[in-house]
Amino acid sequence: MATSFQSIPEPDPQSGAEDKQRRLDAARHDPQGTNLTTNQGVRVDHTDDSLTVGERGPTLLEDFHAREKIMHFDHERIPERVVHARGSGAYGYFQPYDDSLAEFTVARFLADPSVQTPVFVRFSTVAGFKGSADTVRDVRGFATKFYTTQGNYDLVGNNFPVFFIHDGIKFPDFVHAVKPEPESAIPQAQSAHDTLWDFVSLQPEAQHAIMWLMSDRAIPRSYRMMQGFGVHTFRLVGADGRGTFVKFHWTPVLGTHSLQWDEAQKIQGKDPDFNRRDLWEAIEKGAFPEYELGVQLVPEADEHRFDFDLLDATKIIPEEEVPVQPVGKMVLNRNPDNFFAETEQVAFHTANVVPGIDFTNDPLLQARNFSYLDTQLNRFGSANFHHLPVNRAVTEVSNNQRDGFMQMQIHQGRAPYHKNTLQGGCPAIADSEVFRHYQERVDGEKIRKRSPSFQEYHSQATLFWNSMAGWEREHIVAAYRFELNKCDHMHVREQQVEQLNHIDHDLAVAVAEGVGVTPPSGTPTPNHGRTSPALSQVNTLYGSVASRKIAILVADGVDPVAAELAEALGARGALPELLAPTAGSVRGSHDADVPVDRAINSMASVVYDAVIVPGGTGSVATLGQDGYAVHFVAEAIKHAKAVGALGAGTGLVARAAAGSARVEVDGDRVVEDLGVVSAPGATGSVPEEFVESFCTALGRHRAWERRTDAVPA
Ligand code: HDE
Repeated sequence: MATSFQSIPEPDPQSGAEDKQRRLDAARHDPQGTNLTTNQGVRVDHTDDSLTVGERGPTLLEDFHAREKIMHFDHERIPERVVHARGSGAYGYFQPYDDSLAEFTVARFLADPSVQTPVFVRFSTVAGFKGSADTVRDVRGFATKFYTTQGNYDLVGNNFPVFFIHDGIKFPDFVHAVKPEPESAIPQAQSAHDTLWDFVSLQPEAQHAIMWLMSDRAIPRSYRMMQGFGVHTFRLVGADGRGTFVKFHWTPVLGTHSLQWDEAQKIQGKDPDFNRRDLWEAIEKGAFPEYELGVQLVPEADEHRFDFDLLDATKIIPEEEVPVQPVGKMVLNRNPDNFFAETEQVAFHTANVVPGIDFTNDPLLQARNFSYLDTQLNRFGSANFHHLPVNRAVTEVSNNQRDGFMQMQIHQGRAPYHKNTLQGGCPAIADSEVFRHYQERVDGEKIRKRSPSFQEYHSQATLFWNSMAGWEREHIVAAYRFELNKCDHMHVREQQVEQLNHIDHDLAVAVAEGVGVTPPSGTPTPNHGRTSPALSQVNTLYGSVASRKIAILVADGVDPVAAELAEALGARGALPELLAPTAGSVRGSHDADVPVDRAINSMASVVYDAVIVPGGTGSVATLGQDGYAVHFVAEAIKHAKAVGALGAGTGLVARAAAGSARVEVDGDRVVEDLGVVSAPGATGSVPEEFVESFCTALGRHRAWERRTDAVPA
């Protein structure tokens, strides 16, 4: 996860990211100040009653307004994406730091630091339907459309750097296995069921991506706090036609952070839109998500220098072998105006490439290059989906493609063919800035056979496992156990445990013990012992409290510190909220009203990053009697969150902590232990030391070393 997070240079005003927004203006419709009309622009004076014969009689066919309104309603839905149906999008821009890629690619948006390129990004889950919950255990899509001055470029990636299969022909099988089982349509957006595990335990190539799926990477805290990867090896092409292999990486400025599984499951009920809301609110509040683009470059001459095949999308190039070079930064700074028009109708396509970027023969990528164009026909029912505002290029589009459902352009001229003389030969073939396919010599037999270089399946899963910290391993073992315990067929559990025996014997045994099967009988594959530290979230970025949500629990009689605390934390970029048993305000111990942001029982600790209980004996006594409030604190303790306590609040937090961290309840000291910060003496004002210590704990994201098994929440 190497990053530099430089600042980007002043862009050339002509190349601004606002270009796409200006063009969208033509399609925007603002109902402010308008009158209600039919689709033909005829004003109507009544839209609540149909045209009937008499007050209680039948509706007339001539009620064109009612018929039009209902007809349109009947056709409001389009098919959801067959995968990645659930998603959230935002606009922004990308800009390179410098021209360091200029010698490798003619793609200006990557190599010219004066160019700021507008982007639209859609984040998604994969398996669930459009209305499914956000925080399921799943891969996240990370798809970026760059509206470059050389045409649209789509980088359609995921938050895992590897995929489950290495040939696209298996994709329908894989997706059928992970989707709800066909006879019952159960379970929704879950990998924890027989068919998925039956499939992957019979496809050893899936085991590496499955290891990622069982890790905390599959439950990101936020779309703003996850990495993105192009996954495939692509090719950069320079002015001299030279190719260079490239892997793309997005790294979030806020670090890569995850939820805890118990918490993720609870959020599915408390706030199914958790990640969507987080993205939306962050952008509305001006906390713009930022990601650094990095590249791993491999000269063509080194194609065969690795112990895996560069064309195999189930493999990473370890960062320690080929460092990730920072290239530029993407900032997401604008929410869409309309979810359907923009986030739903955006159409990504891996074959949307621009001069300077080309494909490789990765068989997964080759299949995608067919699928993404094809799937849009199903979603839009027309080949004209590139006319939709969100999909339109900012460059001129001119060709001889004509007609089709929903043609939005009025093509002039009488010669829609090439070559012609009747239109002056236009559209003409340009002699510069054109896309030229990378010239690669290919020859061979026509065969259905995967290269032996793709046929080593487990060593990188072992690399991932070896690179994990103790707590990351605990989470992985717990995830395998959870998932396999949901499988009804014991032989499916056994099949998967046998696979694990090729990754790490101790892992296989630990999982077997938790899922009621006998430990693997076969000879284990010896663990090679190698690690790649960049894979562990221990080595991500920590320290920032920007946009972290903090619940401050108060009731009547609260010490004056509550409001002061909110101000001090807000000044550091965190998002504190005051929660009380009822909404409105509470009466402070200093006899002043303290406004409250939300009622405790309309929220839950799982949607916050941290909880603080200020003192005030009346306030703490009320909260202590409120089972919901006590549970709120205990749950935050359980999920290893930063928890703060001041004055009498230390008593309540000590009770909730149930011995999992030391909480001071007497004296004047500020004490931090395993992410729990207590300041029993702080009643009149908030000690700076408390704020410092609490923010340090919050900036560490979670105190994973806190042992919370005994905490009942
Ligand atoms: Fe996709 N994938 N995919 N995929 N994929 C789609 O395209 C497909 C794969 C990814 O926000 C679909 O427009 C095949 C890898 C993202 O709109 C569809 C194969 C990676 C998105 C499709 C793959 C992805 C999609 C569904 C195996 C990571 C959401 C709707 C050859 C590098 C894009 C659509 C958005 C969406 C097919 C494998 C990422 C059906 C056949 C590998 C982020 O075309």
